[in-house]
Formats: sequence, C-alpha cells, structure tokens
Amino acid sequence: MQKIVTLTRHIIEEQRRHPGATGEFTNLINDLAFAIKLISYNTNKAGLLGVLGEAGKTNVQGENVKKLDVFAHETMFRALDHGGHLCVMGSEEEEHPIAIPKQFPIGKYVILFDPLDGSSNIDANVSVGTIFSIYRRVTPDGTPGTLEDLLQPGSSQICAGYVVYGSSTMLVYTTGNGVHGFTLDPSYGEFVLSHPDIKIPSKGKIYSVNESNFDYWDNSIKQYVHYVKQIDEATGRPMNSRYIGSMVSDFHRNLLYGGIFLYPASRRAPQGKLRLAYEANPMAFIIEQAGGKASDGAQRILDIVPEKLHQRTPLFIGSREDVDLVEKFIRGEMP
Ligand code: AHM
Ligand code: MG
Repeated sequence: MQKIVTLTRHIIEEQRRHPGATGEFTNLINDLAFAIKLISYNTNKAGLLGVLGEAGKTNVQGENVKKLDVFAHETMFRALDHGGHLCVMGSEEEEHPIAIPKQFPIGKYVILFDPLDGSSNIDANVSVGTIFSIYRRVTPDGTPGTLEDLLQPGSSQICAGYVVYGSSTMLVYTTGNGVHGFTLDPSYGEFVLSHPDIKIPSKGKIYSVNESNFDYWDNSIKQYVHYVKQIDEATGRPMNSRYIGSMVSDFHRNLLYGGIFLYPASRRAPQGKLRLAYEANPMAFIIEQAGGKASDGAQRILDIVPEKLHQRTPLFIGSREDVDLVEKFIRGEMP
C-alpha cells in the first residue's frame, strides 16, 4: 500500500526531533487544520450559501469587510480558543489582541493570522487564502498573553504557513525544517503531503506587482520595474508579469515557479500596504526556508522588531537573486 503522509503524521514526526515535545504543538496544528477545513468548505460554497458581498462593516484598516472574512475570523478564533495551547491571538480583522476566554486554560503559544487574505477577490471566484504565524510566548506562563507576546520579530516564529483555497485547497507550512505542502483530499477530509521540501529557484521568470501604483513609486522602483521588462536574453528578460491581487496565490505560484512579488512603499501607501505580522513575517519565514529571500528593501523582514500590531511594511519577496537585484536598485547601485 502506498504510504500516505497526512499533516498530522508529518507534524508528529517533526515533533519527534524535539526532545521534550509534549504534543501540545501537534494539538494546536490539529485545531488549526480543523478551522481551515471549515473555511475551505465555506469558501467553496460561498456563492451557494449566500455569504457573498459586504458584511456592512469596515475592518481596522478602514477597508470593507466581506462576509466570508468575518466567518473565517470567527472560525479561527472558535477553533483555537479552548484547546489550552494559546495565551493570546492576533487577527488582521481585529484591532486589539484577542484574549483566551476566561473559562479555558492558558497555554504557551501565540498565534497571529490573516483569516482570509485577498478578500476583495471573493466575489469573482478568485483564489483567496489564510496565513498564520506561531510564536512561543515571552510573558510568564499561566498568565494571559499580552501585546508583548504578539510583537515579536519574525525571526522568533516557530511555525508559519498559509492555505490557498484554489482549484484545490493546499496548506504550506514550515517549522524551520524546510517547507512542505499538503493538498486537502475532499473525499476523506485529510491534508496529504503532496509537495515535500519545496525549494524556490534562485532566479525566477515572474514578477508580480500592482503596476497601477507606478506613478506613486520612488524612482528606484520605477527603474527596477522598467528594467525587468527590457529585452535582454542573457539576463532572462523580459520577465513575465503575473498579478492576481491575492497575496497567497501570487506567492504560492512564485514559490513553485520562481520569481519575485513586490509591494513597495509609495506616495499612496508610505509604509507599503501589507502587514508585517499577518502577511510579511509568515511568508518571509517560508521563503527563507525554501531558499529564497524577503526584504523591506533595506533589511531582512524577519529582523524587523514590530512596534504596532497592525504595522505595515514594504515587501520584496521571492527568488534570492531577484530580491538581491531590487535591493541594489533601491540602494542606487544600478545604473
Ligand atoms: P487583504 O488582507 O485585505 O485581503 O489585503 C491584502 C491583499 C493581498 O492579498 C494582495 O497582495 C494585496 O492586498 C493586493 O493589493 P492591491 O489591490 O493594492 O494590489
Ligand atoms: Mg491580508
């Protein structure tokens, strides 16, 4: 019989490498996987269930919230609140740290998540995703977690992952031992290992950026984007433009094929658009584990010490050589 490696089995085998592992982390991932299955099921059924459209609220970033965002946020919270593994949560959809309800035990881990990334795409049936990031707490055990637990640099992550709700649902994660992709088999509801040890090519063919921001960018970014479109066979140009506008999907494609995703700062969004804790850090951990690179243009994303929960950052992420090159443009080292 062919060996099928489920997500649970994979996590258990990974945890065996850590002497003293209690199984708590494995249980946390199992709770998370349950939430993801529920979100996946409802994302697939979004049109049928009549959950499309605006929920009539705005989130902390002042953006419109779609109904499925609210559902995904609540599902994550409710699947994770009672297990006794977490001391605090942070969600892109919630302005403040989310406490563990008083009736439940408090654990040693911290989770941050973007419950439904790319939500402006839902109504058009374009792939969306969930992104998560797990840390060990830094405040004393047994007490409720605080903002301090949530404001750790990305380099302290112990696990990060994302889910693409696409033509199939895929979960990609790392615990610092490579990047592994699992596909949800809808017939028996398990995530099965389909993409072991993913590595991103050191140089890619694809660039992904919202070029409608061109006039708002610094000259260095304009020059870089102009450069990648010029014809020069020796350096593999022009690169190919691909932009879905759903970060998880853009990132996932570039991870598999090679390339760069950029969301620079601009006059319109002086700190960039994407959030450090919910989007940049988890993707940065994954890309580094896959052999790629993530930068804010000047420094490694994972080295940034966050000051605010919903802090934004410029982001350049993908194949190492491609990110190196855009940094050179930013430093003014390219003609
Ligand atoms: P969201 O978390 O509110 O969905 O916003 C993040 C999304 C990313 O998925 C995507 O990369 C980006 O916003 C697209 O932004 P833009 O429409 O400005 O190109
Ligand atoms: Mg998002």
